[in-house]
Amino acid sequence: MKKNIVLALAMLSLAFSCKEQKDLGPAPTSIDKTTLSASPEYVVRSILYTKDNPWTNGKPCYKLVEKGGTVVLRWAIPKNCNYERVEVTYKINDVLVKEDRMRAASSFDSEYVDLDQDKEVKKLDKGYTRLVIDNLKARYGKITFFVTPISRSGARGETISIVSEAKPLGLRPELKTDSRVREDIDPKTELWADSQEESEGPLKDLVDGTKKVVDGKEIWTPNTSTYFHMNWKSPTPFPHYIVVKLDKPAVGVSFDYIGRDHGGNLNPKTVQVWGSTSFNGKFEKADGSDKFNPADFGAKTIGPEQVFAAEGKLAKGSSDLLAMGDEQASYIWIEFKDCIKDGEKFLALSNLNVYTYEVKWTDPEREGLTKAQIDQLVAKKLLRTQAEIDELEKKLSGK
Ligand SMILES: [Ca+2]
Repeated sequence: MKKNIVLALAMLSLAFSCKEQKDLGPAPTSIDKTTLSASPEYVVRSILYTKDNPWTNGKPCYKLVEKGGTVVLRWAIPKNCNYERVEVTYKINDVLVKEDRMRAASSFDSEYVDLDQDKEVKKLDKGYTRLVIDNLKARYGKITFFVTPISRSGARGETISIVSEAKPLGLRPELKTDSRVREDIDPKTELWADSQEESEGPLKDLVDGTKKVVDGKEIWTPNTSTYFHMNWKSPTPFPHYIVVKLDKPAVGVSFDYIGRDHGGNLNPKTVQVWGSTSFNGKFEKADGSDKFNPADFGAKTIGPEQVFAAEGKLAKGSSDLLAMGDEQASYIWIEFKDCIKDGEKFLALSNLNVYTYEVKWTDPEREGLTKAQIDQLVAKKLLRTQAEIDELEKKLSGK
């Protein structure tokens, strides 16, 4: 009797759930499990300039590299797809992080980044949905991702799953603010400007101060009686660029300047710093472009825009300490977007210093872990060994 009641209740609840299902309209189209794949996300990086990998034809080279901490799920959008979205759920069961997570994807074709003739391009992944799952760590190990289509009215379709794991995150730089070194800039081989006035203000006068070392400490005395002047006879509009080659690749940089000993107010206002691994000394426009753009030459912005307000003779400005991501720059591009004097097309500066900073590389995968936890995870091959970190650090520091 009791058994019968239980059975009756079970049937009743089944009937209810069937009824609820029916109220939610037709079941969402199923996703074909054989089309579901998982891989790391790929990002475009410019290749470091090396002897083995010379920069050819004045253009940098790019490659696709795996991005740590990510898994990209990809599946074919079914024929006659009627679902509104796809829900992906997964569980993180780590020594520090234990949580259920959910991501949603649409039912539209996705885009992805690829290389086409060494250029970064967006391509359409026709007929496929891609979902980037980030905020992962390699030490989370294997993760099962459950993929469920959901209809507009909330009906849940057939759940399929795939197991994958994230690649380790790259080492993260921490700048040592007390390690500032002023770059000794050789104006003949390490300094360029896109706009040079022919009749006055040669570029070399930007870095013609004198250096003295007292008690092991460098004292730089700028020569403010000489100056660099951008082209004023036949000027082109801002932005204008000064490029400096660093003595060795760096992650952290800053700069300071002194304006000209002149009341013309030809002082910088808005400045964006860029970094690149290579530069051919020419401010060429990319094929088909009407404007010079550092990004076309593999340069990336370093830090936010710097805005200066100093006016008048010998105006001074210092940038913040600016840091690239986990990449290094060999060339620093100082992009001057405008001038304190409204409507002007050029600047004049009596001195420019560029500084670089040492970094300490840390492994974000190890963050917050005790020594015992680290040892345990290393033994399980879920964390890098110290030797692997040392090896990476050597590479990143260009040693
Ligand atoms: Ca000078």
